[in-house]
Amino acid sequence: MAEIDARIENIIQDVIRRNPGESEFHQAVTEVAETLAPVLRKYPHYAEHKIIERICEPERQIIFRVPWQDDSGEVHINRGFRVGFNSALGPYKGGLRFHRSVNLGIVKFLGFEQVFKNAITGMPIGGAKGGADFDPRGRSDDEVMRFCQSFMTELYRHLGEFTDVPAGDIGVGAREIGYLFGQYKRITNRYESGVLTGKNPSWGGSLVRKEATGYGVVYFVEEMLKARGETIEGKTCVVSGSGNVAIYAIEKLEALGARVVACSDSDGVVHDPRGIRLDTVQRIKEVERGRISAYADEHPQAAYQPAGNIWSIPCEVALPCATQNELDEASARALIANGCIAVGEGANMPTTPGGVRALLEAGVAYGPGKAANAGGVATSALEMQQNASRDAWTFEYTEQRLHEIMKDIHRHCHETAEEFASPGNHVVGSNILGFLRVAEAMVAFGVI
Ligand code: NDP
Ligand code: 2IT
Repeated sequence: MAEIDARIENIIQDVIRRNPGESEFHQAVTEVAETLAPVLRKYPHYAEHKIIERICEPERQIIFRVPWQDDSGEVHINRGFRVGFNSALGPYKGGLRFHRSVNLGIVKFLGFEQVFKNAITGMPIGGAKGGADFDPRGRSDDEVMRFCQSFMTELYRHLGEFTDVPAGDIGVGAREIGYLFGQYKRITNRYESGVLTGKNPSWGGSLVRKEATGYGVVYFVEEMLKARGETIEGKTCVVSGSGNVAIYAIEKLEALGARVVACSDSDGVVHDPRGIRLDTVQRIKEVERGRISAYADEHPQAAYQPAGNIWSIPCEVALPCATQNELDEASARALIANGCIAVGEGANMPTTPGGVRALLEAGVAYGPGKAANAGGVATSALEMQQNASRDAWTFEYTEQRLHEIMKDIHRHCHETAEEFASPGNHVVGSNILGFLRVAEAMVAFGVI
């Protein structure tokens, strides 16, 4: 018993020592490894094969220079990344993030999470992540296009529908995917639809992919509430962020009869007690690419708080849909004190370890990102299926598939948590479920 715990502690310390300064990566590995002792007890051969040690080491890491010129002709140099973390279950799959904070440690934490998330979906996809420290804020369409073209001019040689299939993440949406696909097509002389997902449906994208992460997190929360005899209808909700995931989470919450009273961006929080007007948020953020502060200018009943803490606003359901470590222990305690009963993570690792502990101890239904936000990548896998068969499904059919996948994810996480003596704990359920699926394939493939 103590031997297995010591082994896991050693693995964590080794990761910290061999990846200095990558605090988000350390955090992601620690959070998973800490839950795996019961697995090694039940299946000792995973220890013999050093599966945890191997899973913590990315299969490959690519770092490259991305030079580009702005509209005035000035040259800029950014750093591009692609980490192919694990391909035991399928081609590398995961998003690209364009944000000034991107560095290797961030990409590795995201890639590591993606390995487990993608396994949990049950789809044939490995785990990866990439991006660049490019800041799209304030850049013209032409500048974004030149950046994407330069980025793809290096990355294309590492991609392919059977090798590595990127998609969007923070700062990468349909516009960027279009420019990236155009450059890939031009360089390779191939219309290889399946090389990127999140494409516009008019040229090979899947309907529902745009909505999938946000809708999926709400479906997951619905299942968590159902297990407690509750529904989403009539609940007061708070959703952080106002990007792709947040917008479609708000849309689905409202469709199911909830009231969303607050959302945010990296500058501040808007609180509208009558219910957030999604059409206004979409116009400001998706069309005008503006700031959420503009919402309060249009709706006088709403309050805008620069640098405000969205988690201090009372709610029953909270969905962090912006970025990592945005919900700390103090915020978790504020949510609990205000009567919050469920937290579903649309973002990747938005809750700090102290925050997670507080939520679990208080008995809040907590859906970790690996499970709760898996609807986006699952629908990417549905996009790959449509591309491979040169087919295009209807919105209704694709959404039904997404809904079933999210219900299955919830059920399997729930069952796995029970099997490993942590009933109701979706952290344990999702980590172990993802691990077992990847581990079985890795053992089958031998030492590679
Ligand atoms: P977007 O770029 O569309 O939106 C991101 C939102 O989060 C914006 O409102 C942005 O504010 C805010 N935000 C970003 N960085 C920070 C920061 N450092 N501090 C505060 N706020 C910040 O990205 P997505 O909606 O696609 O992604 C949101 C989260 O969901 C990320 O964690 C991503 O990894 C995760 N995710 C995304 C999936 C997808 O399919 N897109 C799938 C699964 C998870 P501002 O406008 O000011 O920049
Ligand atoms: O974090 C994620 O799951 C994503 N950004 C989506 C990845 C994908 O390949 O659709």
